[in-house]
Amino acid sequence: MPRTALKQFTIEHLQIMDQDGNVDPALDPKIPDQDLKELYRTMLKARMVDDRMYKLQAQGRMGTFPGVKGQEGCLGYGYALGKDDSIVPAFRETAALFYRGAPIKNILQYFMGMEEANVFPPEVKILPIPIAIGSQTLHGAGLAWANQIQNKPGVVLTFFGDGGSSEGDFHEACNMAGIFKLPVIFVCINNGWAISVPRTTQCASETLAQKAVGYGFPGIQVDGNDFMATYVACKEALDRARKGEGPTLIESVTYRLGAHTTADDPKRYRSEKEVEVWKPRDPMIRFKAYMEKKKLWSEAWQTKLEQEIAVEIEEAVREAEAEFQAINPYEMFDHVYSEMTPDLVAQKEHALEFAEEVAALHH
Ligand SMILES: Cc1ncc(C[n+]2csc(CCOP(=O)(O)OP(=O)(O)O)c2C)c(N)n1
Repeated sequence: MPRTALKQFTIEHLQIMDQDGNVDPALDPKIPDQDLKELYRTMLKARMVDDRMYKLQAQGRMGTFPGVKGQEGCLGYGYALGKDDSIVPAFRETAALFYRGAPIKNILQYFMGMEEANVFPPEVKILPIPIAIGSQTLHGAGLAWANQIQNKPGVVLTFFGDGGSSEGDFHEACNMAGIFKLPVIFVCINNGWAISVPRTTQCASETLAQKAVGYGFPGIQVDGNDFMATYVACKEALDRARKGEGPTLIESVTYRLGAHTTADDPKRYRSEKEVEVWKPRDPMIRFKAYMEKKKLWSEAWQTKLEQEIAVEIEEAVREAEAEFQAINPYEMFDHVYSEMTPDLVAQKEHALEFAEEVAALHH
């Protein structure tokens, strides 16, 4: 009996724009100039919001949050989606969320600690940002299943990290999605690190994209710092999902340029040399080089954008902080379950008593 090869597979890597902003003419998605300008503006906005949040955090006006810098290439996923499609996010994809219309205010307030800001306006179709790693992949598959059962047109895109791909939730979600050919796109933002755990010790397979093969659907790896590659890969996955051909896994290779969160010091576990390699691959630098070549970028335009966005951000900060003053922190006990358990009632009472004691000490 000869041994036979039952199955062979290949995993593609897609890059359309190189590090210097040159585009492969055969793969060029020919994005209209007006859209390019809007996309550039959105990427800049994501970076500027990130920067502003760091400053607010240093001043004690913002809680701990995960920085976005270097990962704005995920913008292409937001651009590819249609109005019926939904995003079930992780916590580091503001560029895609802003493109879909997420208000800056929601992002600010969520990381200030206002849980209610995690409910986005219904028309933008973005589910709450989770903190439990990988959980959202199940929510994404579940929502796609609901759409399928109800014959609704929307495709669901769910983001998660390389760390998230080690969670059981991700594998369960892929399994169900493969069986039922769910209209869901799994986008793994592989930024090299899960806090201090590098990709190399996260998983032994050569690519994360190939995980899809085990669940019976296609996987592709893209240069996650090339917004054109993320857009094109997503468009192809959307077409498959809309035709009833089921899910796709996209591994989006990028790099977390900053710390995991404002509470983390990456110098304790990764070398400066590694970061230096990634700095010139920054999606923002590449996009700018491309825009310059197309004569769509000028110093004056950049200054105008920065001024406009700064005004937008300051307005959002003002509104976010004004509403934050009005919140009642003890409400956090009220919404854990639909009805409060006796334990929660006791905890809330205890917290209120403690606050009174502290207030008395200060009088
Ligand atoms: C279920 C669960 N386990 C552990 C954590 C603690 N935690 C927060 S972020 C993180 C790493 C996530 O890495 P990755 O999925 O690669 O996303 P990244 O933060 O790099 O964007 C961990 C382990 C958590 N939030 N949830």
